[in-house]
Amino acid sequence: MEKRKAYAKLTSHTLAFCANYFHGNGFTQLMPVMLSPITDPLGPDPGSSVIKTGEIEYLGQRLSLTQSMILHKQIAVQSGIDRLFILSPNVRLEHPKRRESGRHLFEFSQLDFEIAHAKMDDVFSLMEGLICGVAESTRADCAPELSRLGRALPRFAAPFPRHTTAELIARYGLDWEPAASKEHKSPFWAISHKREFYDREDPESPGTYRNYDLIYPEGFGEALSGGEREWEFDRIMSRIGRDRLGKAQFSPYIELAKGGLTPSAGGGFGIERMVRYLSGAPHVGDVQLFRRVPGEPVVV
Ligand code: ASN
Repeated sequence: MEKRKAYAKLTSHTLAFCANYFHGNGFTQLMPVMLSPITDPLGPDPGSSVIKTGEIEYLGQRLSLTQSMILHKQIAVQSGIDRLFILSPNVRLEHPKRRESGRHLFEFSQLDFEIAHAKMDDVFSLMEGLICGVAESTRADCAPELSRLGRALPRFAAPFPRHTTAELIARYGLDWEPAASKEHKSPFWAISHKREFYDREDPESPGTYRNYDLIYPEGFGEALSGGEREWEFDRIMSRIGRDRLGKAQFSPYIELAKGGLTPSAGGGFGIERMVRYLSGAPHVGDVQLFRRVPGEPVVV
């Protein structure tokens, strides 16, 4: 079997498993949008190296290429769709240096989900069920592919360890992720990061955030990022101000948020990164049939 056929089968299996899992847990699947006047600003986040947002001009309107569906997810929740997920193509024009991380792509697909009135713990148990389930089902259904790729997928169990980012920095230094990921035998949660305006700052403890990353073990690094969301208008506006983002850039979102948004929590995880972890691929680009690695020319 050719390696690329093994990666394609693993990708297909992962997509089917994830979609079934979310359907089975009462989620409504929405269609993605790829062009919009508003998109995720992706910052401030020490993890982001996006050099510019992709844009096109169409009939006099400037439209951004989707960097994530976060703002649309919140708008969908606000419109009464309580549990939703979207398989969403994202374009993030990362710095070419990011090729060396092994886990960055400038075009990838994210499974983005959002749950009305949910808290961090709801997302933790949902995701732990998904990760344990997809690993087990990949071992059972894709044994020839795993063996072709020389991958022995280790076993682990929920609940996953939880650490605050401050604890991780104290133990591994500012660039904690590679070392912490290598040292762990199980996926784990990294909690509380100062990042995009839409992630909720704990009102009882300013400077701590009700957000999280899920990190794969064995050095595979970040799997998911997400959080509880800011939903009160004043807080949203002060966070947009804090990040010095142009208000005009988010005007339809701000307009909708005037009466307050529906509180929610959610997250998004890259399908290619999940397949890379399951298959043990050296680089996330290896799992793509049409490779999209920052700093590499696009062949087809
Ligand atoms: N999808 C992520 C979330 O729900 C955001 C992101 O991809 N930057 O928080």
